[in-house]
Parts: sequence; C-alpha cells; structure tokens
Amino acid sequence: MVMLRFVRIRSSEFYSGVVGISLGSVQLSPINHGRFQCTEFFSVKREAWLDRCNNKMLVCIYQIVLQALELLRSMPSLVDVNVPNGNHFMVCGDVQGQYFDLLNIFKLNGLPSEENPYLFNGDFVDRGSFSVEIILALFAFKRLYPTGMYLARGNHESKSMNKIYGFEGEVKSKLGEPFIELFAEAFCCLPLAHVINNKVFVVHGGLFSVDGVKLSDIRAIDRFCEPPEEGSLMCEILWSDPQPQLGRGPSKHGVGLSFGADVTKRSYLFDPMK
Ligand SMILES: [Mn+2]
Repeated sequence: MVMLRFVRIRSSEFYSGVVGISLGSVQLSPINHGRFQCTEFFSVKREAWLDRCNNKMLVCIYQIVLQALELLRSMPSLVDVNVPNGNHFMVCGDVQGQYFDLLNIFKLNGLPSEENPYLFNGDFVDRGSFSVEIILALFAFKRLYPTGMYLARGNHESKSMNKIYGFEGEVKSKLGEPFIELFAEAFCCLPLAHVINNKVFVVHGGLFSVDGVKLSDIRAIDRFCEPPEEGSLMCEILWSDPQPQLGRGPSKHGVGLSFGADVTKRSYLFDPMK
C-alpha cells in the first residue's frame, strides 16, 4: 500500500512531456535519457507494463519517479546550496525504509517547501519495510519543490545493496518488476555531495584514502553509474566512516575506509585555490 496522502499535487501536474504518457490516454513512445536507454525498459517489459498502466496510481508513480530522475540528472555531482542569513536548512541522515520516522520528522519540522528546505543525505531505502513510500514521498517533494528538497546518494542507493537488503523485493511486490530498473536509473542520477554556503561539506560516507582532494575533483566525478567497488572518490564518498583514532584505518564495511579527525583537519576541500 502506498501512503502519499499528504502530498497534494494536482493530477494534471503529473503529465510528462518526456515520455508522452498522460493519465487519460496511455501512449508509450521511446524515451532517451541520454546515457540511459529506457527504451529497453519498455521493450523487455512492455506487456507487463501496459497491463499495469491501467492502474492510474501506477502511472502517477511512474511519472513521479521519471520526473525526479530528470531533475536529478540535470544536477551536478556536487551541489552548492545557498542558505540566506537567518534562514534554516535541515539535513537528515539515513531513513532506510522507516516511513513513520520520516512522517515524524515532517511533523516536528514541517513539510518540505522552498521556505523549509531539506537535504536527505542518502540511504533512503532498504532495511525498513516502507522504502517505496519513502522514496516516492522524497521524489514527489523533489518534483514539487526542486530547491526545497535536496537528495544525495547513499551506499544503499545501488542495485547490489537493494538486492540484498530489501528494496528490490519491496518494489517488486508493491509496484511490479519494471520499476526496479527505473529506480536503479534514478539512483544513478542522485548527486554525491552538497556544500552549504561554501562552508559545510555533506556526503553520505566520508573522506578519502588520499590527501589533497578538492571540491573540483568531486565536481568532476562522472557519477552516472553503479558505485564502483573500491579505489575511487565515488566509492569513498558513499562508504567511508569517521573513526575516533587519528589517521586512516580499514573500514568495518570492507569498502571505503575509516578516517580520523586529523584527516578532516588537513583536508584541502575548501582550499581557496580549488
Ligand atoms: Mn550508509
């Protein structure tokens, strides 16, 4: 069951010019997401998809995901966020399928809007039983208020993690198999890092196995892929963890690394020469 009652978007707003699907008449045409070939998504699963398109709710859901995907794809790998003096900005960590926790956050801090912006910092899905509800709510808000909802990729926004930790199965049972690939594509479009007011660097995981990484290096990451398993900035951004000891150590995940406060202190991220 999908619970999105609190999201008020008029159905006419769901029309997607990109795919030529409207709520009244379902017309499928090949779509080109740049490097993503969604035509395959339709050709392989076309029958199953057409069957499901009779359900208007699924069409709405499809359009929420697709429109969020398009928005996210147009964003850089590192997103600069400007919070004017006196305004606030809420950064939230892993919600991991706990939809009622997400609703509680909104109850305590207000619904997202341009005046009440949020950054959800990855790991939206897996583990909890309501990952579908969470990702649809976040994507719908992204669509409604592009500058009121920022989303960063976490290590759980990947095919291999979703297969093991529950999201893939949940999508299959609640929405149907065709959506698995669509979400996977959307996750590949999520930005990797945010910088708030040129001062605060926000990533899901952490810092790097080498010193001297600059913001420009992160801006230059070609992120439109499944996360590489190791030895890349993208992998470390998603997987690294802080540790109480100084220096660098092995990661408890077996991917990325653990880093101490000294690594953070000598970071060149905000070097004026960046
Ligand atoms: Mn994580």
